Amino acid sequence: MSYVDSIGVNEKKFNRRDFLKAAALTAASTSVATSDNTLINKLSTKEVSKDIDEGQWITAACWHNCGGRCVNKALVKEGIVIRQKTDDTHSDSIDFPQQRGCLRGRSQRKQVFGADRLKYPMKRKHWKPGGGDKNLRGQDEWERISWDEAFNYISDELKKTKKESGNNSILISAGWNSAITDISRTLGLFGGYTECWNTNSFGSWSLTPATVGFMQLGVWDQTVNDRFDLRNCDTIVMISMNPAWSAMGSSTLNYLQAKKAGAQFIAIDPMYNETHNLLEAKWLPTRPSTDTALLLGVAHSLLVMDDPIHQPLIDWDFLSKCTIGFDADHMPDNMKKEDNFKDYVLGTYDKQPKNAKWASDICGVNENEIKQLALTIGKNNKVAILCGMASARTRNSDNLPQLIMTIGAMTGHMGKSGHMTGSTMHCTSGNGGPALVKAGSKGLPAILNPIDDTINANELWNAILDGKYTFTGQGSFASPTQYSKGELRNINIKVIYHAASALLQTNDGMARGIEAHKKVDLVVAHGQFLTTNAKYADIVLPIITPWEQFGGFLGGNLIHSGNREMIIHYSQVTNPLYEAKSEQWIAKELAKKLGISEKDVYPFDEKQQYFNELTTIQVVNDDGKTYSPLVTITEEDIKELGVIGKTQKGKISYKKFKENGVYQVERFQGDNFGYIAYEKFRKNPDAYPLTTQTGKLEICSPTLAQKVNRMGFSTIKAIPTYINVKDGYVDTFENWQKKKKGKYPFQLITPHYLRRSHSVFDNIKWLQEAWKNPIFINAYDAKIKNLQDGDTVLVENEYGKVLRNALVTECLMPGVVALPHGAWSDVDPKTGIDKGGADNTLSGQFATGQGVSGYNSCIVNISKFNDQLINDVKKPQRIVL
Ligand SMILES: Nc1nc2c(c(=O)[nH]1)N[C@H]1C(S)=C(S)[C@@H](COP(=O)(O)OP(=O)(O)OC[C@H]3O[C@@H](n4cnc5c(=O)[nH]c(N)nc54)[C@H](O)[C@@H]3O)O[C@H]1N2
Ligand SMILES: Nc1nc2c(c(=O)[nH]1)N[C@H]1C(S)=C(S)[C@@H](COP(=O)(O)OP(=O)(O)OC[C@H]3O[C@@H](n4cnc5c(=O)[nH]c(N)nc54)[C@H](O)[C@@H]3O)O[C@H]1N2
Ligand code: SF4
Ligand SMILES: [Mo]
Repeated sequence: MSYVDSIGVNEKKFNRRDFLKAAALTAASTSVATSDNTLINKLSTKEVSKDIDEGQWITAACWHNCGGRCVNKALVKEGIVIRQKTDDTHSDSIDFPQQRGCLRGRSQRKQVFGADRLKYPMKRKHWKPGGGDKNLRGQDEWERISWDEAFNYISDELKKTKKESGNNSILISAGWNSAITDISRTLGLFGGYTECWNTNSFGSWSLTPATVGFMQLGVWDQTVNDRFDLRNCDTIVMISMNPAWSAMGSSTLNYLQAKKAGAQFIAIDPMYNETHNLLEAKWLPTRPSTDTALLLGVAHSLLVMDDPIHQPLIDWDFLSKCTIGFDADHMPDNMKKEDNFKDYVLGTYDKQPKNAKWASDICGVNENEIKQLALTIGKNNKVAILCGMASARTRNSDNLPQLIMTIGAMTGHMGKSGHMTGSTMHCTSGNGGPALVKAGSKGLPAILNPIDDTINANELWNAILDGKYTFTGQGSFASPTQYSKGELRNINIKVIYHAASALLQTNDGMARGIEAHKKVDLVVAHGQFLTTNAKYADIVLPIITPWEQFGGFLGGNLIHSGNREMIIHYSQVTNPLYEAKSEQWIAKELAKKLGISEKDVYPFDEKQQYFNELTTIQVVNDDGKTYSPLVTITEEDIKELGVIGKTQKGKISYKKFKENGVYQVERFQGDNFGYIAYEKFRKNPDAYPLTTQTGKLEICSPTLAQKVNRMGFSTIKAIPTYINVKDGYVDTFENWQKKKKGKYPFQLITPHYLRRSHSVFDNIKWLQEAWKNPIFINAYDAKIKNLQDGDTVLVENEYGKVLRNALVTECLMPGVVALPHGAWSDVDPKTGIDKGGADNTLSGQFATGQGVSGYNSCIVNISKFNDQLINDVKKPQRIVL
């Protein structure tokens, strides 16, 4: 350790015991600051160290969108956190593992009590009603204001905007969908707001799978079999997967058990990552955004090498019973026979067979390896074809999930033990099946947004700058009203209200985003730190973290949850710090200023919402089919909580649940909680049809093509075909035929990174020190570009420029560079270069297909930069006021 953030002590001199004291002091210096700023001086180091083994262990929330849900506990003494630990609620075993935290969760006290927490409402010095000096956004000084002043400024500007330009000039910015924030309730009652929507994690898994029968929306955790069945596979193909970095908790353990049971792993990925290394996977280095070409090559190889007697590779019976569109004899009624998949792959009509050689030219995987892959995944082998969604967070990838499904269907790896095909990522990685513990509900009535304007994230910043966008329906990607016929609309955004997420940072086209922020009249941001959203705002409102809330739950549901087997109950660790407030409080106070009754926004308080959620958590019964309430509630509990409710009988008492901080279903081999995806469908497709139009897996889906094409961003066919990807491999060439490289000869990917959960935790010095944030470059490319390990590298393209230090490696294929996702942007106003290395400084703002964010379709150049870059850990924290 060489850095202690908030007390400025050099830890190098410290031993472990001293270090604990320092951590205690760090917490002390901030957690007590509101009530008594001098307390830090009164606490002698000796006094604190004497007491480090005393205090109360409290289950502390780790609420980030990281794909894990782990038990983190904080040892609290007199309101000060002096230690953290992880799950010790039961003894650890492979089949019933503890829910252990990662390095980020364990350093969370550095986040909650960081000296860089936002302490008071703030206003940008040169902001005035109407915008003031707008260009100073991102560089201006900050002034402390009272909550009342903040609400007056915001409500006046909202009223003026509503009157002069209409409610659709107010944008609520949120990562997934604007309608789910607390402020959306207030502004819904105020007459509405413009929404934005984003495909984020899902990429083209947003619309495609649900339409073709591969994965129903809301049940993305049910496309592959459960973790015990992984151990029955002989071969596990991993397409764009890195659970060791991006699916914490026990996901990687699941794959490791499959390896121990004898499975071999094959990695289809531009990077030989930590997961592949651990599982000793065979690597097929694949260029980003070219998976469609590779898999078409596999389909071709399967077709030409299949021999039902001597070399059976294709499961013709499954194809015929369970799919539609594979060949001319199985086409949907409204399609021409020659438009079938098989003839496209063989090149019957277009005279271009999609053979291994053709595929190899595009994807980079050796021709023979493609053929070998086809042999390995043949129908008689026990195979899992698993994929994460990174390969679909690419442009023009709308039919990639359909193609993965097609390969799975051709080889029959669906609906049987030891066979599976599907996506498995984030909290569901390596463990498919319905939740065994289902989250409860706060029971709040929904407040509808009377305005239907909804902007796709890929057009959002341009829409603000250019005044027009493509309307394709209201709501998020999961909403049934999205994906309608594209309609060009005018829009005049005057207010950006950042009410959740880190959109300026995590959406593509950050440079355009910053410009857009400089155009509008008012930017409001809720925040715990001076994040990128807050940095470019005019009014910043400090919010509490879940450590400062009464309590709540994590996991047990679908998105942002833990694995299917558990739910966490977290409790309050500290009183709200400084003047930070809850978002519900902000929503209510703003409502009052806007003349809306707070009771209309929230008919009951946060404690009652907590109770409603607690009592509606459901847990599976021993039969593996039915569910019952999880928690027993007594009259005494109700009285103590001061809520309205009924007693109920569950599997665990309220007190015990709160004390343990977690409920986990105990599992063992052969229990009733196993899961085989598509089992019933495979056995009897007529009795258990899918929810597609034909009831089958649609290898040809006119519905998908129609839905995507009518949006108007770019077009696809009803069957999976190869489409040239904007900002993909082919675009790295000036002349593809002559193979002459262009101005941006490298492809860039942006893997999710251990130092952070997206942008969260990027400000933590411990993590900055443990995990540098380099640009990964292949050794061959480094040599060509005269780059050494550690050199400062300028990474640039038509959208922006970033600086990072080189990490030269053989674990990335040549021609590809990797910039870890989520670093906080740090643009030098003089040069416009981002010294923070934010990934989205380099991504473009444009929509393709179903409105997919194309984070992994990006082309750049790299070159040596002469100035040295200050190491992230040596940069000062962003401490304001
Ligand atoms: N280039 C590139 N971009 C990507 C990706 C990629 O792979 N490459 N991945 C994409 C994916 S998969 C995703 S899911 C998105 C994630 O995009 P975001 O959801 O925007 O990412 P986070 O950094 O998790 O943002 C959470 C923000 O909320 C703040 N916060 C924490 N608690 C609270 C709270 O209680 N209230 C409020 N209002 N704020 C709070 C945090 O400080 C943080 O700023 O990023 C996407 N962006
Ligand atoms: N530590 C940490 N964990 C996280 C997150 C985080 O920010 N930090 N974010 C969470 C969230 S919200 C999500 S959605 C998940 C995402 O988790 P993942 O989908 O696993 O995300 P990535 O790390 O972007 O990509 C995984 C692998 O895909 C490869 N890849 C990239 N592009 C392509 C391509 O075009 N084709 C192929 N075949 N491979 C490709 C990368 O090299 C990488 O090895 O992670 C979750 N977990
Ligand atoms: S994996 Fe996520 S939930 Fe678990 S400790 Fe790490 S940051 Fe927290
Ligand atoms: Mo995500």
